[in-house]
Amino acid sequence: MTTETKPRLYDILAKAFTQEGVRTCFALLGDANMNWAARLGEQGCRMVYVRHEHCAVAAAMAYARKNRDVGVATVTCGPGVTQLITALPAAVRAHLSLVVFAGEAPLKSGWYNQEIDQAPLITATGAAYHRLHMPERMPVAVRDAFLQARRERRPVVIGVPFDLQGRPWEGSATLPKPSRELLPRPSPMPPHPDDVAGAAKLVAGAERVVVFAGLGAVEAGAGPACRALAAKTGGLLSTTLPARGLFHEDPFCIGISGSFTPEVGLEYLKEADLVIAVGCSLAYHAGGGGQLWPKAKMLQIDIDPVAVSQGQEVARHHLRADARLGVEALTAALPARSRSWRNDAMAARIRDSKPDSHVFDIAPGLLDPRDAVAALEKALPRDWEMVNSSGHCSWFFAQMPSRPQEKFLTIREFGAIGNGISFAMGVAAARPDRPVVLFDGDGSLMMHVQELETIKRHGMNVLVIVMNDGAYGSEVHKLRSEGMPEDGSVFGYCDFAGIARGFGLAGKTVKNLDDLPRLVAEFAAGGGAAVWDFHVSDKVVSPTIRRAHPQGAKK
Ligand SMILES: Cc1ncc(C[n+]2csc(CCOP(=O)(O)OP(=O)(O)O)c2C)c(N)n1
Ligand SMILES: [Mg+2]
Repeated sequence: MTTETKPRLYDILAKAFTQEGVRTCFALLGDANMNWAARLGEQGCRMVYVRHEHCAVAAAMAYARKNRDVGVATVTCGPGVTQLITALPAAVRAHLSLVVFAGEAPLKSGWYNQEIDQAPLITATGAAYHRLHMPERMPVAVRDAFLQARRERRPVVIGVPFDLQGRPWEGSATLPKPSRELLPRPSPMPPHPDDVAGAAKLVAGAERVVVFAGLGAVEAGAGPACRALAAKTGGLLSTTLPARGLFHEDPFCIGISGSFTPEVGLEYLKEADLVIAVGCSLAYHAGGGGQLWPKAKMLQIDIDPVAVSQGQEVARHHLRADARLGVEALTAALPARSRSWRNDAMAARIRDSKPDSHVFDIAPGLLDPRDAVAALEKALPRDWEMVNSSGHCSWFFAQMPSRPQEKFLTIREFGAIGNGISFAMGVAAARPDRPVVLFDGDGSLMMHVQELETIKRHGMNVLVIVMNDGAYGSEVHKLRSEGMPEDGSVFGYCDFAGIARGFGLAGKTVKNLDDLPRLVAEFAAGGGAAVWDFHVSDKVVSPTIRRAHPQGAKK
């Protein structure tokens, strides 16, 4: 074989990704990744070409969460890599497995304008960085990156100098076994009988139990077991924000416990004397820093139980086990009880109460965001995928009790706005067979509004619902409560319907909520993508902000 006919390293690197089972890659090209990306596409991988590198990684995050697999993205060296510094910490904190193929500046040059020391930038985010500078080892190094991403559940960025990528491949045609085949496959961890006996004693002595589930419970398939435990204890059910909807069909589910707790949940949590946290890391916001259940002891059921989390002492009682096996064993060990906290009146209250009943003055022509969410909850089909973004409005969108967990994605551990549109693209790529509805704020959508073009170009079936209060709601409510000037937080109602049309999407300003059933039916029939702009009042303050800023709530 002459040098010209030999495969290049970028061919082999692309093959190594294909060998890893990569079928979707979110990409933005430059000199240092375009040959590799072109080859990966040729090998049958669907390439989603986005308009900002941040969005490539953010979309890969949602794809990874949705498919419980490794999300893959690619960026060029230097300025391509520096764009990732907000998405990567978000992926690290959400424990998402990603592999990012990044170019690196050529090694042969003494100077290159896009050169920057990429490793410390990436490792500062909590992601791993692998320099691939040894051609012979590259296929194995790609396999190892996937192994690490899967095992540690975090992003791994691999940097390959682009002059090396262009070299002829001198190595073997056989690629290493993919990471998936090498990973240990341990069976779910059963609990120790002594731990079960201790936990059963604690639970038997409690009067008002809340079974509180996180994503660990979702992943372990522990939903039905948690419901059975709550039923046997006569207690209630609740979830973290990302696990919301796990108990959507249970009449004794009081919704999210944390910053997004509905009114009725706040009331019952105050009375709880035992919270059984199942498969959740007890992050600060879960349980409102412990303030939501002041009387409760905490029993944690988890494969990796903790006493202190994010600066707080969280649980004194622990049962180490797989979420499902631990809950099942505990339920089996409990004696039947005759007394119960739950009753029919309670179920009726949970069903009939509004998430928030505070009354606000709303100017004519503007909507109450809570009414908009209630109308959307009614009008949107049950099998559509939902994505909640960030900002003040995400409190309202989280209150859609009929939506099951597997159809409602929330990733917000880093607290960044601007990710919603990328998450919607990631879900659309993972679930191309059904519409995806994004709930976003005007400020957040504006931050990466260019991706409307990606959605259009790739023919994604995405409906963007903008809760447009003409402001950075989170900021304006806090500034108002402190009597500070609102400059920088109020922008006015920009015309998202017009912006959508500019990108070739359908656009509507929704003024009358009674139109929703018709609009939804039209969207379902027509497919494609659209932006619906809901002009809402900036006077409606979420309960979380009212609690944190009680002065502002009175104004
Ligand atoms: C990347 C980033 N920049 C700034 C912030 C601070 N911030 C938090 S919420 C918010 C406003 C979001 O506005 P919008 O999307 O309109 O939602 P709203 O709060 O108005 O409902 C801002 C600027 C942030 N969280 N992340
Ligand atoms: Mg806003």
